[in-house]
Amino acid sequence: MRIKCFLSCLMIACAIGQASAQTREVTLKYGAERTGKRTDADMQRWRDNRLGQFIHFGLYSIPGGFWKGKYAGGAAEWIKAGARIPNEEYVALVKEFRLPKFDAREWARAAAEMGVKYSVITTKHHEGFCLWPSSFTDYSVAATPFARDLLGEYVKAYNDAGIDVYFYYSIIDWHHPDWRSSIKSAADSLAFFRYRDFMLKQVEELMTRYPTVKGFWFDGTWDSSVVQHGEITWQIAQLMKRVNPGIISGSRLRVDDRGARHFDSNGMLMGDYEQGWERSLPEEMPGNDWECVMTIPENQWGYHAEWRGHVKNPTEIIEMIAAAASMNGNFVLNFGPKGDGSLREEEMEMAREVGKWMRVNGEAIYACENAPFAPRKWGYYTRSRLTGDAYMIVTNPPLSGVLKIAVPAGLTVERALLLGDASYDERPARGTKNEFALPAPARPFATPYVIKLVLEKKETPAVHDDDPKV
Ligand code: FHN
Repeated sequence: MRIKCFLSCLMIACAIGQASAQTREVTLKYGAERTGKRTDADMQRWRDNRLGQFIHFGLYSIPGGFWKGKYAGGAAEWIKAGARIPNEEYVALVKEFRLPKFDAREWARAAAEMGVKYSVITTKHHEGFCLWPSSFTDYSVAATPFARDLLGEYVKAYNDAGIDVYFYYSIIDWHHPDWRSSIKSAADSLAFFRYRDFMLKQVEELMTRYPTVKGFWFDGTWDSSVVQHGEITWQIAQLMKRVNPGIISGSRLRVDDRGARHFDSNGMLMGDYEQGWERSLPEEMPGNDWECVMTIPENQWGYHAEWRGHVKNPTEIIEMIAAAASMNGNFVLNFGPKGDGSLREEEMEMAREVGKWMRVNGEAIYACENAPFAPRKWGYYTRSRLTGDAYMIVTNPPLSGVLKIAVPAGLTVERALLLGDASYDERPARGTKNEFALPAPARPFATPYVIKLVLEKKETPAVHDDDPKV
């Protein structure tokens, strides 16, 4: 407990430094609603989840990146725009939406096997097609031969598996007659405000129809129509808070009065966490809560039958999960199920491999945060918010076979334990300047491992070496 307090004080001091550096110089009606991080239980749950799943599923999953037999470049979920498919041809996919192999419990089982604590699904992507039978459009599952409430089945299956659900909702809507990417006339403006009303109704419908939804993941807010109307994004945020004050929504939704996105014109985060980390991780720890969304292939979110370019392996993904947790961030891995409703084999394999690792080492990820120790080239430190234990997640074992740790003065590393292997229980050798050295456990190359550090608060002994003063 004392260790926990010691580390917490170090971190709080850093946070206070950051918060006091922020001032509100520009008067805004639609700027940030809060300074500093949310401290409530709903947000803490989001933070503690650390590992999430993204699901991109829609009409685009049926062609799977090929149109009329031809490979379509670009992201599969963009095929309508990328392959310039006329509207009447694209909407015909509605009649092909049969999903003979769809079983939400299978999706949830694979997610649970991977160890994800939350899942974000595209209720409506840019194509405009809705995965629930919305009362406000005919362009939904209700019009398909499948004719079931896919979203409802998903919510139930995931909640039954103990996984929180979040709803992705695209502001871009290539199908809705009133959506505009830019406003060029008074008529465009009227249309776009009608579209605003449609979105408000759909968001409220989603929240009331599926009341266990924990939050929203908005997308497609970069068009000038939205950037010039920050108040619309504010209204959506207000609506959500009215229906459920604990709802969570990232910064991607929000635009301020002056068109600033994510961060308002005073540099303050709008939304509950930084949502700009797409297919990349920050190099330095952001001061806010944040989340990274990642694809397994290059830029493919929806199902593409032919992945081209580099496809990430499980070790790369595990390393990113570790990097995110070590910098107080969440990591969300994308899945693009096939047009028949089944999961693709490569993604199931990824879920199995990551899950195997998480079952042994998850205590170094879930409910973990940054451990304020000097970074080391062998990998990442985390520490448990619940127990105060610190972890070394070793992703680059040194050829020397020696793992070095430097902890803040006043702390001692008493023992080092390898997760999943009780035979490794070391008492690290103390060096000078509060450094400790550990033998690296013998492990297969390319398998990250985790060492739990048992720390004690003890005075650092005086250093008796012959170093000249430099
Ligand atoms: O255009 C979308 C893309 O298709 C995908 O949904 C990603 C997920 O973060 N978001 C947009 C690009 O930023």
